[in-house]
Amino acid sequence: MKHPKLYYCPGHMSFASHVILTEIGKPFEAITVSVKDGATQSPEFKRINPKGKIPVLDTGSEILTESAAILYYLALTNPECRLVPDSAMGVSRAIEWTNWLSTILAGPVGQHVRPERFTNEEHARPGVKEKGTENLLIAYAEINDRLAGQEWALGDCYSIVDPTLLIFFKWGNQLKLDMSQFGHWCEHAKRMERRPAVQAALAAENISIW
Ligand SMILES: N[C@@H](CCC(=O)N[C@@H](CS)C(=O)NCC(=O)O)C(=O)O
Repeated sequence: MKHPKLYYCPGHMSFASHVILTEIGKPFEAITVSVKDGATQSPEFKRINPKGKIPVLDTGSEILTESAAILYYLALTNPECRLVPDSAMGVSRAIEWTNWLSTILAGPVGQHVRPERFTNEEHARPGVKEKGTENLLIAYAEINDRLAGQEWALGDCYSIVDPTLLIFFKWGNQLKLDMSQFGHWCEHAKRMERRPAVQAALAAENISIW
């Protein structure tokens, strides 16, 4: 059987899939596609994912795109790793999180990082960026509230949601938001950093969350 291939870029959304593949502990191949250098928009990569986005998982028989789809696929094909809960409510809560996080990426994060993708008018870009930051802080405060009194995003059960939260936490620091105001999330990030698979993925991507 062919090993799965993860197309990823260090410090990007693909980090969550990288952590989960590492948690699972089976062989996989990690292929870097640089967002900064525009490799995600290259014709070669667009033959793999016409959307021009990472992560992409080549399962050996199919190409999967979208972080959440990849994460659920990895969890469901490796049930012994218990990376999503068994109960209907547990799964639904996981979907609630991953869906919400993906809208935050497509909305406020995008507006802050790439305002030019939201307006054709150059003079409007600073306003888009500013609104993106404002919305990002609102969303981050909600995430922090949700983590109050919880070890993991889904309570006692570590899941595919947790590494997704960690990459959003890293972006907060990278975008110079004051992440210390989000105390519950800081504790979550520190708990995450103690997991060997997280340490291994951070080392493999040569990134820090701080
Ligand atoms: N909806 C996708 C979005 C993924 C996404 O936005 N990836 C960004 C990096 S964080 C990307 O590949 N950007 C490349 C580009 O826009 O050229 C998902 O959740 O996987």
